[in-house]
Amino acid sequence: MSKNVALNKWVEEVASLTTPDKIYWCDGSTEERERLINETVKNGSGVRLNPQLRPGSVLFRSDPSDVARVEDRTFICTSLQEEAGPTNNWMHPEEMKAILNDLFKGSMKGRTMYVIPFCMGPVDSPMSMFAVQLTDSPYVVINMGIMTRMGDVALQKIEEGADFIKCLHGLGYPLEEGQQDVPWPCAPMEKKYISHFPETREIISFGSGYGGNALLGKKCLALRIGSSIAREEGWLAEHMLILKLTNPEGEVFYICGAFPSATGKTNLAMIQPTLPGWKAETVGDDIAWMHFDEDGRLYAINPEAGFFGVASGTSSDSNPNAMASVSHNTVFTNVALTDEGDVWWEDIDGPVPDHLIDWQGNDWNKGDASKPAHPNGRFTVAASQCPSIADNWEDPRGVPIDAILVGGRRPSTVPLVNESFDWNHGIFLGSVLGSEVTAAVISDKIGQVRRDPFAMLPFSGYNIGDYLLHWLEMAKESTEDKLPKIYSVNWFRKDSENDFLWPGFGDNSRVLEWITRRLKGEVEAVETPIGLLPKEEDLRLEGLDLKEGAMKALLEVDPEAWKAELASIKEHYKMYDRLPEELAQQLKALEERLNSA
Ligand code: GTP
Ligand code: SPV
Ligand code: MN
Repeated sequence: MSKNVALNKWVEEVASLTTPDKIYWCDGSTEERERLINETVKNGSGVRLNPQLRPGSVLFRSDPSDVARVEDRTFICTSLQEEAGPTNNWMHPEEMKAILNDLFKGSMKGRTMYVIPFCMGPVDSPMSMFAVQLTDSPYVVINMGIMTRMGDVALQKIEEGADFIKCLHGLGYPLEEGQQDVPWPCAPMEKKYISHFPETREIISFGSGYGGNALLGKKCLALRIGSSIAREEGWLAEHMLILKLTNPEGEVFYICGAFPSATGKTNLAMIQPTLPGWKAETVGDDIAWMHFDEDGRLYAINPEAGFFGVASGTSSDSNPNAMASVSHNTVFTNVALTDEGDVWWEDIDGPVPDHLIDWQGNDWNKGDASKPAHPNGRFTVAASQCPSIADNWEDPRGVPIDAILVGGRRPSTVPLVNESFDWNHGIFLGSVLGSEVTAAVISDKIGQVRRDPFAMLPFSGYNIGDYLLHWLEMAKESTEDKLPKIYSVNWFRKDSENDFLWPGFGDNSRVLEWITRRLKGEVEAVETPIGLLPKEEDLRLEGLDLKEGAMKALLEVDPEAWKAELASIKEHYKMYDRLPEELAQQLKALEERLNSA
C-alpha cells in the first residue's frame, strides 16, 4: 500500500481482475534486485554467470516465439482511427479494453504481481514523468530497475501528488494449482496486445515478456504516449541517441541522432573517435525528450537510466565502452553461454569457442550452421556503468542540441553525409528516412528497405502526418540561427561484393568532425540537388584503408538512382492521409532540382 489513494485503488482493481497470489511493492534497492535475480535462478528462468568472469550478472533465454517487438500486435487506441493514422494498428479504446479485460481475468493466478513505481528522466527534471507498471514478470522488474529510476525514489514523488501514468503488463501465463512453470512464460502471438491509450494516457500490454513489448517505460511510454503528450504540450519525444562531442580546441557540441532499431544509436552514443584529440561522451543511446527553452535552443534529456543494447556485433573493437559497461551487474537476454559460464555472441572478442549453449539452451558446436546468439539478443546495464557517460548526463535542464542526424541502413543511393538546406528540408530528409528492417522486430520484412520517418514509424503515438507537421511547427519556438542543423547520414553503403564501403564505428568521428566545422561555418559544402555534401578533400580520411573508388561512391549523387528514389518517395507519400503541405512542396522542389541538374 502507498499513501496515494488513486494508486492503491488501481492496484486493488487490477489485483481483483488478475487474481495474483501476492502483491509486492518494489523499493528499487540493490538487495531487492539481488533477491529477485536469485529467485529467477532458483526457479530455472535465469542463469547466474560466473562471478569471476561476469560478477553480478545473469542470463535469460526467452521463448523462441518472444524475441523482439511485435509491431503487428501493437495498437494505438483512440476514439477516431484517423488520430492513430495510416502507420499504426488501431482499435477503439472500448473494444480493446473489453478484449484486454477478458485476457487479464485470472491471468496472474499462481504468480506475484509486482508494483513498479518509476520515473522517466532525472527525478528532479521538469521534463520528467512518473509512472507505475504492474507486472507478473520478475524479469521485467529486474530490467525496469536498470532502465528507469525505479522504486522508492519515484513512489515518494507519486505519494507527494505527482501524476503517474498507468502501465499494466501481464505475461498471460497463469499457473493452476501445482502446475509447473516454464522458464519464459508468455502468451501465443494472437493473444499478444501492446496497446496504448493516448487519450487517457494508459498503456496495457499482454502476452509478451520481451524488450519494448514489456519494459513499458521505454517505447510505450517514452515514445508512443510520450510523443502524443509532446504534441499536446509543444515538445518532442524522439527515438534518438544524444552524444556530447568535444573537439581538440575544447569546444563542446551536442548531437542527437535518429536511426531505426538496431541501426547504430548505441554505437554512436558510445563512439571512441579515431581522430586524435577528439573526445566523445554519452548522454543517451535510444530516446531523447527535447524542448525549446527560453533562450530559443533545443534541449534534450535522456529519459532512461540504462541501456538495452544489441549484443551481436559488440566487441572491444567496435564498441569498447559498451564492452566495459557490461563487465559486471548486467542482464543478458538471448545470447549464448560459454562452458566457463560467460556470455558469447557474434563478433565478441576472442576466438569462436568449440562449444556453447545457444540462446535456446541447446548444445552448439563450432561449425554448426545455426547462430548461437539471437541477432536481437541484448544486454541491460545501468548508464552509470558506462565509462563514456557524460558527467552532465542527468542535467535536469538537458543539453543544448547543435545538430540532428537521421540515418538508416541504405546499401545504395544515400550518401555518407548530406546537410539539409534548412529546417524544413531537414524535416523532409527525416520524413523519407529509409532503412533495412532488422531483427529488433518480429517481421517477415527483415532486410527490406522501408521508410521510417525519424526512426519513429513504429513509435509515433499519433498520426504520422501530424507528427511531421509538429516537427515543422516546432521551428516557431526558435530562430533559424538557433535551430539545430539537420544531416542525413548513412554508415551502411555497400559495394557490389556486399561489403560495407565505410568502416563505420569510431571512424564515424570523421563525419562528425566535418559536421562540427560546418556548424562553425569553417568549411564550404558542395550544393547538390539533394543537399549539401562534403568535398572529399574536406573529410579527414588519413589512416583509412578504403577500397578503390569508395569515397567517390560514398559522396556521389547518382541521377538515375535518385530518380528511382524520387519515385519511391512519391509512392511512400501516397500512404499519408495528412501529409503536411510543406513536405509535398519539398518533394516537388527535389524533383525540380533533380530534373534541372
Ligand atoms: P536499438 O537498441 O534497437 O534501437 O539499436 P541501435 O540503433 O542502438 O543500434 P546499435 O548501436 O546497437 O547497432 C546495431 C548493430 O549495428 C550492431 O550489430 C552494430 O555492431 C551495428 N553497427 C553500429 N554502428 C555501425 C557502423 O557504423 N557500421 C556498421 N557497419 N555497423 C554498425
Ligand atoms: C528498438 O527496437 O528500437 C529497441 C529495442 O530499442 S526495444 O526496447 O525492444 O524496443
Ligand atoms: Mn531503439
